[in-house]
Amino acid sequence: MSAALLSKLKWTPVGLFGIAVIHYLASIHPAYDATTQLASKLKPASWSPSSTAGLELDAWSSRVKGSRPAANTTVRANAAFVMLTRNGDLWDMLRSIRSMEDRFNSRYNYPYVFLNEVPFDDQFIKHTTALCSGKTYYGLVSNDDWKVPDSIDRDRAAQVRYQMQQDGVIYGGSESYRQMCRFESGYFFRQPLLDQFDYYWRIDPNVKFFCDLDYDPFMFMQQHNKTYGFTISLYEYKETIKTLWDTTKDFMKAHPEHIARNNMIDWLQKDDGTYNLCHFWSNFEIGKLDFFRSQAYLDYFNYLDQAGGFYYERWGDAPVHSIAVSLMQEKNQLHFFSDIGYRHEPFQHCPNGRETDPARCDCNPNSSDNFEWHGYSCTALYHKLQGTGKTIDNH
Ligand SMILES: Nc1nc2c(ncn2[C@@H]2O[C@H](COP(=O)(O)OP(=O)(O)OP(=O)(O)O)[C@@H](O)[C@H]2O)c(=O)[nH]1
Ligand SMILES: [Mg+2]
Repeated sequence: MSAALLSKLKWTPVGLFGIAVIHYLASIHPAYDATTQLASKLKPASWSPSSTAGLELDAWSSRVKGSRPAANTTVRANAAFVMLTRNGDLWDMLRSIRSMEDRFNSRYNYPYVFLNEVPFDDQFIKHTTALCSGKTYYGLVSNDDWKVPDSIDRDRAAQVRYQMQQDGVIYGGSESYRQMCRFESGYFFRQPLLDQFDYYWRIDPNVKFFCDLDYDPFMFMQQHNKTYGFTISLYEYKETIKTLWDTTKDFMKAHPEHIARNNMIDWLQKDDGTYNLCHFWSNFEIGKLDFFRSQAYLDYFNYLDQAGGFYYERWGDAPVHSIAVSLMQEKNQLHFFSDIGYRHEPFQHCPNGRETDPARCDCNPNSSDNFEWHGYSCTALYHKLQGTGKTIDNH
């Protein structure tokens, strides 16, 4: 029925009867009452960054989630999903959450932490709370953690943005993208709402998880003493990180105490000592928060921040995280989640059936969309250095 026809019918006796029937049917559904009363439950928005920087909708959560099947009773890690996002990303976020819930979290009910530099609006809170099976927390990032630091020369930064835009560098002209990258590099793990957690799993808007997960990746991280897990690795755009590696080498000289003995520097460095541009794609990452809170990581972030490359170039959080864990952790503390099928446009990883029952995935492992064995992936080199025995021919 077209919208115009519907609006004509609406106030006829037939239309009124139809609306009454729809309301009656909805009112006998258990979720109806909770939904109609939601607005009044969304009131106490205490958006002060100095408080716990967020609000919980416990009452609402327990009512809508009450009808869901009980979670299994196995032990949980102290962990949460983390999503830095904007109100305008709501529908793309819901797509990611739906996928995560269907494939994993509806059985585990891990909580979600949403972060934003402006308050989340009621619509965002309502829809995300309804879809997440775990508790939801909404944090307001303080201006101190988000703003461009005073030490940055604004004119120089603006000139760089202009030039990168002219050169067609992706997000090269964007200041907010740089703020996001700096925040993800140095501040997400310091948000008060994350203090209570040991592990995080980052989720971006509009991503897809292809496979049912029959185990808990957070518990895997904990039980195997892993610091950082990934699914896709690739080469960074050179124009965005021109001096990142040289700055990192200076840091290594200044802080040799932070460099792990059995690290993965060979995954980063070419024979001539330059950066090979390899990094883990950080829109998916499962990480140990204590590593990012450590003095070693904070020293590294501060060193980079003082060099100004988040603004004078366009350093991404992906190479920053990747370099940090590859240099400052033992190589067996990294983990390739080969059994987690995942897509963030325009690349994906689809398990090939050896890691997981193919019936549990809705991706084609032989599709050319699969990035892992492309020339632009760094995962083959990762396997070689980790000694996993996997190669481009036998994976
Ligand atoms: N609150 C907030 N979140 C942002 C902002 N910019 C980006 N994000 C979030 O940061 C994450 C990364 O941003 P994306 O735009 O997905 O960056 P990307 O993954 O490099 O690029 P595409 O996904 O290809 O656009 C996403 O979760 C975004 O929702 C911002 O200005 N404010
Ligand atoms: Mg993204």
